[in-house]
Amino acid sequence: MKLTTAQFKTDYRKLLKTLYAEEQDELSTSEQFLVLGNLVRQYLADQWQQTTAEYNRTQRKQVYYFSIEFLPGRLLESNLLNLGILDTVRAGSKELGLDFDQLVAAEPDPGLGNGGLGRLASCFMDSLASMQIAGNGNGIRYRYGLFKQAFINGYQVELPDDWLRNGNVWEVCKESKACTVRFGGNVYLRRDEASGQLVPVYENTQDVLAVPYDTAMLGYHNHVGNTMRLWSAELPPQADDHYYTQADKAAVARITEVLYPDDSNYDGQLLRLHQEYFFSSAGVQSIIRHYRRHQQSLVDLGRQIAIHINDTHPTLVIPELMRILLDEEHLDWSVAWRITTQVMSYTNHTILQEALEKWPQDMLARELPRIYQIIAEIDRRFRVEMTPIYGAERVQRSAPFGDGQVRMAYLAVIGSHSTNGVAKLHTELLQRDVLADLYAIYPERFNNKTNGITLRRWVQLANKPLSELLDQQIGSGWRSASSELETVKAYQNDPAFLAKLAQVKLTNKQRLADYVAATLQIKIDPIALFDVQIKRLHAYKRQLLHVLGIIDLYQRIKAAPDEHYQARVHIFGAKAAPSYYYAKEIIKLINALADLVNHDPAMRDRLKIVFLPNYSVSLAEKIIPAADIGEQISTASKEASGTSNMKLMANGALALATLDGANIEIRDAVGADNLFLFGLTVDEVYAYYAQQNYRAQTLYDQSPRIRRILDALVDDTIPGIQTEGRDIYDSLLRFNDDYFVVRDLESYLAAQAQIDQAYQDQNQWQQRALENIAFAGRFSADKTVNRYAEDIWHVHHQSRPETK
Ligand code: CJB
Repeated sequence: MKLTTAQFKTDYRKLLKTLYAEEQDELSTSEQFLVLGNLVRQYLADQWQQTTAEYNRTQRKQVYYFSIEFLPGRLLESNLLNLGILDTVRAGSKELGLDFDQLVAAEPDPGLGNGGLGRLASCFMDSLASMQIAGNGNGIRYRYGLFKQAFINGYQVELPDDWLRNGNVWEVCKESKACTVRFGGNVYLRRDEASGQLVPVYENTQDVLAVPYDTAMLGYHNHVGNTMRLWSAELPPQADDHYYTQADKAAVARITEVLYPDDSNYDGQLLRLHQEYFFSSAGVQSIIRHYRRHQQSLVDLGRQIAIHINDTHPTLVIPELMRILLDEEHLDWSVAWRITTQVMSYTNHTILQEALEKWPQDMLARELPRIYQIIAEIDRRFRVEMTPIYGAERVQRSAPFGDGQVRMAYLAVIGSHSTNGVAKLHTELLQRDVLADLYAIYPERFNNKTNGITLRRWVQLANKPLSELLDQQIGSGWRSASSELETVKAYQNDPAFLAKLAQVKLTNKQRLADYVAATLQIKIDPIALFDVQIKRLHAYKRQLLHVLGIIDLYQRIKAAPDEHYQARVHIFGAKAAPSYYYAKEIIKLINALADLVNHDPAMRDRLKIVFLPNYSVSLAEKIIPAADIGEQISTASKEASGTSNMKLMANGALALATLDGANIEIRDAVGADNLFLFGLTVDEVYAYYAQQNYRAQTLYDQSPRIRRILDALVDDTIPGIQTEGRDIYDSLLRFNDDYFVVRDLESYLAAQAQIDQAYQDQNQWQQRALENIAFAGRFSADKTVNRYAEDIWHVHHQSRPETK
């Protein structure tokens, strides 16, 4: 959009008066943010309204991305960037005497997700709009987001995230578009006298009103305003003869009260089932209602809409759509089923057994009786159709029902036309292992869609110094066509450019160092190598391996204090699920080690550990541009894809990585010389499983170095971790190290030694960083969503230069 600073200043002053009727300097920073946010809402309104109107007029196929998590990050700057008025507003704010960066920081960061899954959904929202795809988000408006993490005495404590406390400038409540979602009660089918059709009769249900809150998702410089719709649970309007109590209100509000803080872990709690059905049902109802208003025949539904199931949490959209088509639209089962499978597609995000959702059949039957009947019929028909072809055993292994449970991933594959994994290796493992039986039955449904990230947030906004340098060197075309980043390779042997790249990194490191000093009172030297691991705390992600590496360095410096060591700062960001005891012990270990190392004069600034609390999108935006090394060190096969690997790469960090998830594709893009690989391969891990011959204790017995490192957990080297140290030590030796930490330790240490060596030659290091930046465009979410659009959703999009 077009905007002058003069116009902006006039608009700002006018709105400030309307909203607050006060002088500017009376406002707090967060009030100033609200004025600016509301102004940006006004600026984006045209674009948003016109996009919706255009979708209705042209009846373009719509994609609905159902996700129980979204992690959009702050929206002020990204909306301004996408509108094309970031520089104008920044300059105008300055002229108004506002501190623009402070206003940006005053926006609460919506923590409506746990980690990679939710952040991916938000990258996709950004890319859908930027690729001019008619894409809608559908999720839950949690009253409280993921807990805020604090450390007390090194232990994680969880505080509520009251993100809506000051309201949310970006959302619009659409009360008139509310839907009713039914829980519990009894249901039976009765033949309707007049029509002769079977209709369900519900008794004693608990009805919940789902109220939508819409947020605009803007495209980059293209006048597109898509919608993310989040549902909030309320009581239905009160009938004349019935009054609600406070307890009624509280019971309903509980459904959307708080995000489950579990990542990659299935918990099976009733409230979670309610959340899943709540947003699945409300979303599908609103889609069909909207469709019916604009179109005649439901038979075309599959050509007009696509519903995407982001992990299994929204899988109940399948029986819910069947319910509507059967019970409300009175279609035959076979017609309804054809439409449903045509509409639905599913992404799997993990092969971890503990994360695969399975609901007890009796729970589903009790809580969602009609939905249960429909799933039972899906199960019955699947068995009838497939048993003669594939045999009873395979069918039993892969049907929706099994062991008294409903296996949601199986239901998702059976009820949709496409199932994808999120990196090549992950998709292969789905086919070979986790979903092998269903792959045998429906091979044509399986495909890979490697994850991607939006470079608009992760480079343009998060790393302005790099963005400006790239503009100077290769022009600004990369901002809309990320493939153009590859042209920067032409400067690989230009020492002046490499020096500038190094300077950019140093600037970002200084910025992070200032932040660390201000928030944690830890002094770190930007000249040191910044080695970063930022992700959920999970045993399979192996933060422990990283810690053991630091213990080794600490011991080496202690043993030979006069040697030369590459100065290092190890930076962590990680939340642990509140009930994940082991993960919380690792947090305590990291903090205790940090305390020891950071206060030991013998370290002489050669080793520092910084564990930044409350890792979030906003914190990631500060850390990633400052990283020299990004650790991606999961046990091979366990990390489905990873996405921080892509963000770090785009910011010129080199990966220290196992051959897992998308790391493999990153290696293929940048070449093995431009990252540091170590550790077991998937085949080696699987061979250990097959032969059952892994013994961590033997490795400990054989290697004095491993022994010295592990012993530090239990010999009081690190004060304050009596219990934690012992538990972690036991997990490795007594319980034989589920994630091959001990097995990969020496190879990890060797890779770290290579890194120290390589860092000495700064010219060559910058060449490698440049290679990573150059190929980051391959992992742009714009490309990823275009592949979804073409192969899975079959929707038209505006082709851009970078789509191939
Ligand atoms: N993932 O964040 C989650 N939560 C889950 O419950 C399951 C998987 C992550 O999804 C990301 C996006 O696909 C992946 O990059 C990551 O490897 C996976 O752990």
